[in-house]
Amino acid sequence: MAKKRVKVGFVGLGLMGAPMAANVLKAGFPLRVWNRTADKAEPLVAAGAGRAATATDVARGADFVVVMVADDTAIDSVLFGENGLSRGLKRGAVLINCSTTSPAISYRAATALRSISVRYLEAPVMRSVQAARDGKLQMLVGGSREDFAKAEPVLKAMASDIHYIGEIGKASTLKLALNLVVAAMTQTFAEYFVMARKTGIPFETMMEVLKVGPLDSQLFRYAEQTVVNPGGRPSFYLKHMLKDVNLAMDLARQMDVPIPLTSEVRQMLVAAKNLSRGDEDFAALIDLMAGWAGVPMRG
Ligand code: NA7
Repeated sequence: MAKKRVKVGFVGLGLMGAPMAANVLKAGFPLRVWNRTADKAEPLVAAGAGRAATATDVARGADFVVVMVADDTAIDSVLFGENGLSRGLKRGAVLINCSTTSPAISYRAATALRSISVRYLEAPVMRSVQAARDGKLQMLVGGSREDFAKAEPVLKAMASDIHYIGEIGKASTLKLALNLVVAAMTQTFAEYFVMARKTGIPFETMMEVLKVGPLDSQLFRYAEQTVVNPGGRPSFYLKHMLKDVNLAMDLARQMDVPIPLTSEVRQMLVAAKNLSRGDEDFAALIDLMAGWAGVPMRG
């Protein structure tokens, strides 16, 4: 693929979208960007991206448009709202939705876009902001194999581990299921932490035991960092974790699948959000549990 001839658009320059778009630009694709809050586009424009006035404007002439927005409502709005992408996308363009959204919105978007001869891929990502900066995201792709093959050079600018999962809906479902594991593991880490803390076991000891034993994981090391270095910039907002758990629970209800542990973890996420912690990292669950247990986070 001669990258200079392949035009890419990017919509949604939040915590994840901005570094992903920067990597598309670095990979040599001519890029145009749009974000609802316009000033978030500044660093990308300074780095050489074109500024679009609207999402429709991003879509005009683009071969691929990557979207990385918050949720189903945001996807609906940037695709089909006034000044939305669907008004500007050309025939044969591929829309790549990297947001974590429901399989239902993927079916709806794919069907509506097909009627204007535009292709749709869902491509939600795992890992967080640092991996997005490094172009080392893990990506789950749903859609036709042919569209996947076409989009692969663009996807490779953002992700180092790309899995083709199957037809539309499957990648979104798998991503939501993975986030259930992330949410539950974070909650179990918090419970381990408060039990050990209440007993007066030093944090270093509890981490050493956890890391040397069979339970070591990148996720627990991430949780460790949030205890050791509190107050850092969020990598994944707690409000988005709650959004994913809610989507997974809706899906589980539709599929008649019991996910009892997830409904327990949801209670904690709801409580945290109502305590105005939605814009913190999801690891705020640990701090919340410490408060409930009457133990200090540090010391
Ligand atoms: P952020 O940092 O919360 O960014 C969300 C982005 O979505 C940001 O660009 C928002 O624009 C945009 N957004 C949200 N709602 C809308 C609507 N209604 N219309 C247009 N644009 C909107 O999230 P992350 O980057 O961490 O995560 C993105 C996705 O990946 C999400 O699904 C996660 O679960 C995983 P804003 O800047 O607020 O104007």
